[in-house]
Amino acid sequence: MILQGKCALISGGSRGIGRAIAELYYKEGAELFIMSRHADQLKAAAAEIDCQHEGRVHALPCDVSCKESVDEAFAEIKAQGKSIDVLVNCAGVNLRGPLETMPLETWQKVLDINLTGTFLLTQNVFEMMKAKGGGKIVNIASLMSEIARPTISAYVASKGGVKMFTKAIAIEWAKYNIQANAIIPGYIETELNAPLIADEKFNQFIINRTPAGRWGKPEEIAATALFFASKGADFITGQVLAVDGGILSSL
Ligand code: GCO
Repeated sequence: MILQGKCALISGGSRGIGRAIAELYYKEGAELFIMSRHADQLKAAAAEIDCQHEGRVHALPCDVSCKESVDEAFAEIKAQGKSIDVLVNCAGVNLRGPLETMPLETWQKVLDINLTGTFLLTQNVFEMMKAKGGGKIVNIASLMSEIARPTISAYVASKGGVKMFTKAIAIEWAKYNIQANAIIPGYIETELNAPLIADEKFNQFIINRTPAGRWGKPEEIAATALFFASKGADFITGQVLAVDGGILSSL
């Protein structure tokens, strides 16, 4: 199995894309820490993912936007004698609204979770990965790392930052054999996008705008996250791969 003996930390791992990545990494033999702010939902998700009841999935409640919460989470990982080989930064929120009336709190919350959260988790895995002679960082970026649409300015800014931060990690830590890459999901059937799917006009717009003619599935992102976490990607770093049904390649 591709991730046998590896320990992965997946933020946002209880639902959506992060949950699909957790399930695939589990199937490939990894031990997992899954993170989210909601302890009950997280505990239930960990038990569901650990379907072979091997105690290989640990629920680690954490608010990635809060340094103290992240420090506490890593203290717990160390207290369990574990060390992270693969970090997947998937935790993300999208709070929508017109730019001209967007409250500063909304802007701050989106940037703090999507971008600063990625920074805090990434900084915390460095010593673990350096000590083990290397590691993998997989960041979930977005179509909005490359293009924008109205009413999601904070999210666009945060995901543009995630893309470029991935390259910054890659060039600084390549000498430690730590690879960092990003995935750009297209429009994927997740809770985050539930309001969009329910909006028939927007739903049809996405189907028409996507050359593949459909929304993507979380599992289709997970497959790429598995590749980036594998030995086969040891010489790939600082890359951004769109799994978007062709959207970014089409007018
Ligand atoms: C939106 C959506 C998008 C997608 C995704 C695309 O409001 O347009 O939430 O941002 O979720 O990020 O890659």
